[in-house]
Amino acid sequence: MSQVTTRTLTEDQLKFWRENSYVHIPGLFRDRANEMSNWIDEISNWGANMDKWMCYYEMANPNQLSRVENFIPYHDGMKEIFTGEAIISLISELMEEQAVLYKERINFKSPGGGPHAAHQDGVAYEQGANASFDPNIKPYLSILVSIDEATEENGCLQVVPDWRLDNLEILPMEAPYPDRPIYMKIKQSIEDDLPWKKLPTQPGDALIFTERLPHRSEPNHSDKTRRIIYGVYNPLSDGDKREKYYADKRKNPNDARYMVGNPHAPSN
Ligand SMILES: O=C(O)CCC(=O)C(=O)O
Repeated sequence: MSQVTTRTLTEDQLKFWRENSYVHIPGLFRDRANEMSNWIDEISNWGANMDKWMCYYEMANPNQLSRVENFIPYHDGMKEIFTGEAIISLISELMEEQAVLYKERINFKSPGGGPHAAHQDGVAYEQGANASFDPNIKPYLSILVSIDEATEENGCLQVVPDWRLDNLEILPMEAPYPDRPIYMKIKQSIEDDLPWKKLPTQPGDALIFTERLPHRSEPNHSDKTRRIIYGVYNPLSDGDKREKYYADKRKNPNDARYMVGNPHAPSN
């Protein structure tokens, strides 16, 4: 296992991480937020092409872009940021071993754009069939980079506080839409009892969280689009799984594991 020596977080941030499974790093990308915003404008004009980058649209509005995935291979600037030394060393520090980019997405939440139902990302990755996460498996980590201000009004991320790193619980799921049985979320009765915490972010802020942390977001009730980029990283000791992930997803885009918590439909 590779050793990671870079230390960029304070003791307080690391303590918070252990006790909550997320850490907010305000302004981490403040100097690059404008540039990334322009890049997102470029990417959103590429048009749908499921063989390369992958576009998804709002379930309630098939013309409204909801998400673009797998854009790193086609955009040098984004590649430099999301696979560059700064982000990899930060994620590796929290993972306690060398991390590698697994996948990435831009979530566009346009005015009226739908919620992301309550879920734990890890259910969709490796361990969906289990009743609890395997303590021997290192959780994948996501970094959220806020490009626009994310607010209570436009549907910022919400998490369950005090979810310790060693909390292995997988919360019971249900399929809320009888006509779309592959869309899964945390059971409503369980969700309603959880103490959700809203995490507003400013352009350039980063939030890192583990695949085990329950999270959700509400619809965008504002009149502006709210854009967030997510990079998801896995331990390199598990291998570089990116190519296989996207190949599988292209082959079977409607597999239930791609629909956990998602409000979007595949482009074609
Ligand atoms: O961007 C959001 O509002 C939440 C996204 C989310 O939960 C996800 O993509 O898994």
